[in-house]
Amino acid sequence: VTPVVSATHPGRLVIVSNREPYTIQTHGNEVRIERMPGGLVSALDPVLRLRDGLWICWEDASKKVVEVDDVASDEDNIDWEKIQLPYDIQPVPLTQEEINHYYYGYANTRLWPLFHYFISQCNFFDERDWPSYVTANQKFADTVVNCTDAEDWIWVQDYHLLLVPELVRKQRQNHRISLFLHIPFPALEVFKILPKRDVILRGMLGSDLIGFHIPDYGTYFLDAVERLLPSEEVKVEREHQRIYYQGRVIQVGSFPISIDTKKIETLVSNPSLQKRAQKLRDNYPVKYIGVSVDRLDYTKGILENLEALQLFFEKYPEYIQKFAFIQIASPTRTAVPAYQRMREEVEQTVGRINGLLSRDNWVPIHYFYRRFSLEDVLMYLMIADVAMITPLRDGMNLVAKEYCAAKVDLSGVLVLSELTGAAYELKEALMINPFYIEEMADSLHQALNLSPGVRQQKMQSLRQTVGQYDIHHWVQSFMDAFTDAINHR
Ligand code: ADQ
Repeated sequence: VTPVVSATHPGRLVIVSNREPYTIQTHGNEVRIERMPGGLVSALDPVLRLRDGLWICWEDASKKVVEVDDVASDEDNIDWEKIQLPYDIQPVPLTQEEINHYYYGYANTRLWPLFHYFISQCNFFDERDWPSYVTANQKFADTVVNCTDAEDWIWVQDYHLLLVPELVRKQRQNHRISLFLHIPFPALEVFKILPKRDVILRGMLGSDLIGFHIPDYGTYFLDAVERLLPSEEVKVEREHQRIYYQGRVIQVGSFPISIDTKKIETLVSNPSLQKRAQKLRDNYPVKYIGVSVDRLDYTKGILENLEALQLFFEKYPEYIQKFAFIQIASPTRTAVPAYQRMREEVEQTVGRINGLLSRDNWVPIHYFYRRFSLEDVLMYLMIADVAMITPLRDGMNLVAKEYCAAKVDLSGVLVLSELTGAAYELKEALMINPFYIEEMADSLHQALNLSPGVRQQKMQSLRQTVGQYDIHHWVQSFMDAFTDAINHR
């Protein structure tokens, strides 16, 4: 792997994200270091391990996220020498009130639903959310200012911290600042709905480089800047995707995030994991298996997929007792009411469908509501003849890529929502519109009936894409563009 910042451009890589990459939990004398779930950490953790870096993240008062040195003094009975975090972590202390209104409030009940086109899920009524978002972003910005210098490469992550670039820039005019948005940037007519939309845009424009997963999101961002900020203040140059603002040039680009493909290939090629996967497969006495792995989020299209499965069995009853579907759902944002409702609805729907269709020792849908280890997720992907990745909207979707990486024997078929960023790259998947239940049911049928030759050809070409454009490629191309943006400013 080539270094992500060349020797001629020294300086640390500084990741700034809401989420901590690790939690440290103490149970008596036992200390557990756990990598946090979610796409962002899965993507960036391997990168920081490979180079000298710093990760600035929230300190959730309810969890233990600490720098080892700080804790050593007050927890004497623990052998902290043995604890090794793979890189430096600098927590930003937030109050519970801030977490409630900045994280659960503005970020997750306004920005998240709106940017995923779930306008009806947006809660625009709690007046405390916006001030908390500003305060939390200011705290992150102050930490960045205190912990970095002009040689560092500051890389702000995601919708929780959209004001940080400008708030750092105000204090440090010459800092190198970039931003990557992990979720879609919505079309103008939807973005327009956001109160404080101009403040959000200006916050983002504090960056030297702003990255999105796919070119469409970048285009929508340029539309928003051009149409919603005063024309005397900004100039958008479409050809090179540049914005001229406050005497600076801001580069916009697309960088489809990916996975650590080699790592996954190594894991799934391990004979002991293959043996375990075979044992797992033997637990399901059916000819075909389908799978989906998602955070239990209303954007992921879990309910729609369940409805499509019911229709599939009604339309193609020959698959009763021959096909079983495994839905792995990981708990997420459980304090937000929409997520609690979603869980209830998913569980009721699974219960209803299983109640209707189950026969003897056959159950159509196997549902797990918990986090699995990466190896366990991979085992389910390995044994699945088809993966149904059906988000109603998704910035990228890493599970689609993980499925391809896990299919070293070229055996599986990927059914993929065209409303994901992944659809932009994984063109050999069977594309579905997740709002069209019948099409999903038919695509599942088609997936199970593809000839072995076509199936293998598709999977080979998908695997080539995820092999070539892996997480290291993502970081390298982002950092190259970041370096260019700094050289040209
Ligand atoms: P997420 O919305 O979290 O990420 P995704 O890209 O699918 O979505 O990543 C989820 C990750 O968590 C995958 O690596 C998956 O294997 C893992 N995971 C999911 N459920 C799990 C479970 N039950 N047990 C264990 N692991 C589980 C956000 C955006 C995406 C974008 C990523 C990265 O919403 O669109 O792809 O960031 O930018």
